[in-house]
Amino acid sequence: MQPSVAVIMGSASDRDVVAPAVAVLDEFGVARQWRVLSAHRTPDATATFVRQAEAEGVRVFLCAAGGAAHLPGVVAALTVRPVIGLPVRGASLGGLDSLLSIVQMPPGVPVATVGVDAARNAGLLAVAILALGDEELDARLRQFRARQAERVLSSGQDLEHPATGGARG
Ligand code: RP5
Repeated sequence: MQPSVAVIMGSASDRDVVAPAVAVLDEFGVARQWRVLSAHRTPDATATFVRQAEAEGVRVFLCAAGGAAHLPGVVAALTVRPVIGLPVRGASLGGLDSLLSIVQMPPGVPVATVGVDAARNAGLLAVAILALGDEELDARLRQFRARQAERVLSSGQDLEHPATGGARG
């Protein structure tokens, strides 16, 4: 199946952080591909890939990078498709460097930035974008939210019972 989402990470060292985004896409049955491509280390290959992917029908780019995290912005400069930026927590600055590198784009070239290491949310945002034009996916996303709401509500049910460590006094 032709991929709808291209997941790109700046280094193979980002893989474990990115994996939950890919898992979400798989859970929702969204066709995807994932690649290691670097804005700095492989600029030509990055540009070639993005242009080809857009031409082949990729609808959303999900780009993860850490440190001087320019990958999402560079990809956004190369395509008019929506780009989701996933800041990866680096070794030295706790991910704030990655977050600010990705979120503070110049006017005219937006990147939808999620939280540091928030790969699941990045995947869910990609699903929400695709659901705009896909009724089945829209229904699956609504079911997901309903199940999530049930879990949250039931997780607080024992709070009123002192025997289980709930409300006191
Ligand atoms: C970024 O630099 C990558 O996205 C990664 O998060 C970080 C470190 O890369 P490696 O030195 O581990 O390849 O480009």
